[in-house]
Amino acid sequence: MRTFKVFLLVSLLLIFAFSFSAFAGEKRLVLYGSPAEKWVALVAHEFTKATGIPVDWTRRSSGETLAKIKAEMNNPQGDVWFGGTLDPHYEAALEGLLQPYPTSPMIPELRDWAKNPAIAYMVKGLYAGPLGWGVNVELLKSKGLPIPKVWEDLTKPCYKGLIGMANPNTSGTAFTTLSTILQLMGWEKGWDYLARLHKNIAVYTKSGAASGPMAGKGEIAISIIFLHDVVKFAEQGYPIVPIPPADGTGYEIGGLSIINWCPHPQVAKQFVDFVLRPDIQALAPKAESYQLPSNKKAPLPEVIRKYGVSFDDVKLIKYDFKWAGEHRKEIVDKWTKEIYSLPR
Ligand code: S7P
Repeated sequence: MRTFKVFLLVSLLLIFAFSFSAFAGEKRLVLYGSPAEKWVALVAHEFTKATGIPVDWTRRSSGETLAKIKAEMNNPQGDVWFGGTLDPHYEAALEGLLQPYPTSPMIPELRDWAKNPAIAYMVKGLYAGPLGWGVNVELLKSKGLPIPKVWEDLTKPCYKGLIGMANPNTSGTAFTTLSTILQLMGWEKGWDYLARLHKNIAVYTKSGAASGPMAGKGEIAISIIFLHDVVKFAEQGYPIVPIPPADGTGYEIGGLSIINWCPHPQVAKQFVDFVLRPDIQALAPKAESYQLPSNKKAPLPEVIRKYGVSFDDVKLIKYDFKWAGEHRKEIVDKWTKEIYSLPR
């Protein structure tokens, strides 16, 4: 009888310990971040400070994160995908990899471009920013070269070996570049342009913003990146200037999504609502992230106006995110097969 009682007690203790650990397991968040590491770290820290819930975070480029979520489809490991360009979030939504969250109380506070009802509010917009160039004007001057004005200029032979951009297989910035060109010039002329641009590219980096500092150091003269990233590097002291293409450019919306069948769905919703708050979005400049925040009450960082690259200053194309999301894979595959393989 005594043995039975001990057995019962041990079993109850084990059940209690197991339930406690399962509960404790629910109270954490696995965060996949795609913007600059500093910002991902900051929001993770703020969330833990406010809620006591620990966050395991990692940073990968947008295309890499999409590949990871696809690879984990049958056993999801991540809860929230924070930031990174919208197109791959869109592709993930179309493939059923994301969880709808139409009841978020933050939706009414968002700017219209951040709501995305067409994909059942699966992807919220977190921020937005235009694409452009970071130009080392002094280096160009020293070579007797003019500052490029329109996209076509980048294909001139005088810029050969002086331009850097990222690889669209990993980078959302680079995919935004391909998609911008195809939407601006049309399918045929766009592909012809991308082949000619390729001849002038000195380096394809893995991450979108990586060619900015390279231009700053004079390894190249022109980096094709988001203009808010150029502002960041200029503020850090790199001698680069943000130049918006005069014939029009695309832009990104930074996505925010909950991964379908994620391990901590309640905490994931809590985190999404947290980072959409205006006071949390207003912290981004502390992490040198100068995008336009999606909450209507969060201001545009002053520094963006100082450099003259706000949405009011830049000529934008009517970037079609639905088209870009639907054709992302086809475009990246075609670029890899037909352009990347060409000699430079
Ligand atoms: O650095 C900020 C930022 O440009 O990075 C995000 C995006 O993931 C670009 O990185 P990849 O090109 O490496 O994917 C942007 O959403 C964000 O503005």
